[in-house]
Amino acid sequence: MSDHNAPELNPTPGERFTKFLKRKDVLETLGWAVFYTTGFVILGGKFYTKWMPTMMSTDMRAIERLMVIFTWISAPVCGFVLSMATYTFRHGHRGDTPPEDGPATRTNRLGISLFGVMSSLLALVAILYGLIELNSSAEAATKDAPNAMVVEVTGSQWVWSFNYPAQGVTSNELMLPINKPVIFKIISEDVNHSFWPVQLGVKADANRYQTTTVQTKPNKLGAFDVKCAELCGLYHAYMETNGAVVTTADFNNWVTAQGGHTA
Ligand SMILES: [Cu+2]
Repeated sequence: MSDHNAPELNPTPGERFTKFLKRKDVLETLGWAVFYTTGFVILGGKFYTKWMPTMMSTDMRAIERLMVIFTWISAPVCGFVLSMATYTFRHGHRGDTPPEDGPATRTNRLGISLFGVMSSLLALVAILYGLIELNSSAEAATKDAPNAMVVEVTGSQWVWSFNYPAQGVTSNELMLPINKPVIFKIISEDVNHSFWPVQLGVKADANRYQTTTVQTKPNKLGAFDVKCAELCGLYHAYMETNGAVVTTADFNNWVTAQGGHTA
C-alpha cells in the first residue's frame, strides 16, 4: 500500500524504517511489547526468586542467578509474542468475510533474517552462559575437594540413609557443618532414585551399580529438605527426610551423640 502523496520512488532503508516506525499498528505493538517486557523484567528480578527455595550454598546462588538472567533474556521474546497477540486480539478481524490479506511473512527477507539471527544469538548466549557456569562450579569443586567431608548417600524404597565414614555415623537425617565442602557419594539399593537436597542446589541420580558423586558447600545455617527426584515406586512422593546446616560445634555434638568420633 503506497502513500498517494509520497513523492519518493526509491526511499532509502532509513526512510523506510522511519515510516515503518510511524505506522499506527507498529507503534501500538511496540507499546505492548515494552509494557510486557518491563513487567517480566520486574517479575524476574524482584518477585520470582522469592518463590524459589532459600539459597543455602554457592551452587544454589548460581542457580538463582541463572534463573534471573534467563528470565531477563527471555522477557523481550515473550513481550514481543504477547504484544502481537494483544494487537491481534484488539484489532483482528471478526465477522464473516475476511478482508484482503496483508503481505506474506515468508517473503519478508529482513523479518526472516532478523528472526534467525536473534534466535541464534539467544541460543548462543544460553549455551555460553551454561558452559561458563558449569566450568566455574567444577573449578570450585576441584579447589574444595581436598578438605571436603564425605557423606555416603544410599537410596532405597523409600528412605534415604546417610553414612559418614570418617565419623563412623549412619543416620536418616542429613547433618552438615557450615562452610565445610561436602562430597556426596550416592548409590541405590534397588531401583533408580535421585538425591535432591533442595536448598543446596545440587541433585544426582542414585543408581544400583554405579556410585555417582556430587559436591557442594553449604553456606547458610538452617533446615533444608532432602527429596527423591526420580519416580521410584508407590511411595516416591514420601521419600523425603530432614537436613540441616549447623555450626561446626553443633555438628561435633551431634556426631558424639550418635556414637561417632569427631575428626
Ligand atoms: Cu526414590
